[in-house]
Amino acid sequence: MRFLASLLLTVAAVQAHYTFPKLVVNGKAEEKDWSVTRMTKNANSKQGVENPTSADIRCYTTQDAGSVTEVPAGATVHYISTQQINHPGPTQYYLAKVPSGSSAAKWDGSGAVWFKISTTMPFMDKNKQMTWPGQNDYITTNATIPASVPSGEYLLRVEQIALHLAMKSNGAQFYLACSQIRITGGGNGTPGPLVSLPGAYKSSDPGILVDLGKIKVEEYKPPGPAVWSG
Ligand SMILES: [Cu+2]
Repeated sequence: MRFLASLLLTVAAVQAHYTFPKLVVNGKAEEKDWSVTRMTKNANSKQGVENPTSADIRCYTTQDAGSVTEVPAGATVHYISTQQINHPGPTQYYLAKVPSGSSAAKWDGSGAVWFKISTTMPFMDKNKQMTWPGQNDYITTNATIPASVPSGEYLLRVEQIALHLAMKSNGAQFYLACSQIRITGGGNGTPGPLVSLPGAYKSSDPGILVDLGKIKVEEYKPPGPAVWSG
């Protein structure tokens, strides 16, 4: 009985976390988990990244994925989550263009190359809890690939920042994944601002070190650069 109780506790703890193994483009999901999305280090443990200045904040991965998938500019994308995304916090998407001479299947995403294409803002639910769009869903919120983004190979990065323990330093948990994509039918936009990961976030950023019980919804500021929507 004691064994069962501790087993149940372990299961409950694991269920509180999640990974994003499948990219969905215009309603069509990646065929197998981790085929264009790079398998993250927490594929089994489901533990989030807690130090936003660590190398893991970029893609949280040790290996590349097998394939690159085509994504039309203007497409709607989201990820399928392994568990319910039950923790409050923003969902953000970034893109980084693969430099010429490299490929999305190989490139590590280093340098000031990342721009943000989407974020989500909180609201108060009927129980006066700060809540984000898509909270408690089994998919991440939708983002749009800007229509004017130049065509070519990119890394697409999603993150959901769990803020339930963010009142202490490095208490926020970053759930994230990177996918290998080829954008087609793009435009002549100049995406920016460009930031590096790690580099864009500090542990003390007000969107990362924050007590959700002590701020108003309109005071919450998601970390990182402004959104580039093309
Ligand atoms: Cu959790």
